[in-house]
Amino acid sequence: MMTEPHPMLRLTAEVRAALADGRPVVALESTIISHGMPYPDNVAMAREVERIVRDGGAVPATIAVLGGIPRVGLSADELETLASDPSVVKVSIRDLPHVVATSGHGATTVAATMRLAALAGIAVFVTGGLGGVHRGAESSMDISADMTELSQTDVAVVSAGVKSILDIGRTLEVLETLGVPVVGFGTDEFPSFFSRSSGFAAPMRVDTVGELAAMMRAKWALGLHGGISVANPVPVADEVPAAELADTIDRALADADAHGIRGKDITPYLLGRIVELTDGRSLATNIALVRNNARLGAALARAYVASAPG
Ligand code: PSU
Ligand code: MN
Repeated sequence: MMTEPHPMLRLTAEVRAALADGRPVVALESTIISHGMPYPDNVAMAREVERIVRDGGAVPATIAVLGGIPRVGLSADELETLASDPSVVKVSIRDLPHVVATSGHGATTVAATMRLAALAGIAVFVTGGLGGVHRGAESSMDISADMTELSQTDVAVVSAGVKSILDIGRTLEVLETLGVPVVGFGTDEFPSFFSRSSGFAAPMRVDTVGELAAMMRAKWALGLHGGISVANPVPVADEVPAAELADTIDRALADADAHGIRGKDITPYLLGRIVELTDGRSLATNIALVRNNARLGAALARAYVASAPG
């Protein structure tokens, strides 16, 4: 049964029709475009990911706030604006009311994209990496709102895991506390974004999109609100082994500290610094893993639609 999308959202005709017909739709986030990669690789990535979702038999819905309006599905020109306009702010859950009230442009994080996707009636969302518990959070208390959003909003989020700019062990602990299933797709080990390994086991594993769709149905039918984190490791050919990046990540963290970078600026700063320090190698891996996630997300959206009861 379809519910009407929320009146404050603007959906493209294509996304609206797909949702109304019960066809597969995949939500895509926009912080990764505006604050996660340099221009023009970011807009090329955004277009390519939409194409991969289409080739996979689903309708892509990139989500952002433009002129204060939460948008679900964007034109090529709008993707260009997000990729290149310096007035686009990073919008997590706490920032949504301000960007809407001030008619601003906002690129939505995993948390804000999840919420808008759920309001639109989209159940599958593809991103690159999740936010989580920052290193040193025991004193800074810096824990991404992606965690709390995963605890309450009914969307399956496909990512390549959590970068080791974060405290991966504590991130997994918080997700357990919040009741969020973290499932390795075809892997026993939780992946760490650039790398297939992290030193931490995936709390559970499935090997097919049918099983993932069944988990979504089971969770929500049981009244267990919240997301499912699908951890999809970067393909072997594209990975940068964790050991090779450890020094780079330590250096980026030290640089952030030296520049006094904190709060919402820390993740974009670290991502940019890692691209610089690796001469773009991390960017190539980042793009490869997003492509891989888009393929899985499209297949999952189809499996989810196919598993609808009755
Ligand atoms: N990790 C990445 N790329 C990203 C982000 C995280 O590898 O682009 C972005 C996502 O939008 C994520 C956000 O939701 O950073 C987390 O930011 P914060 O820690 O401020 O919640
Ligand atoms: Mn933070």
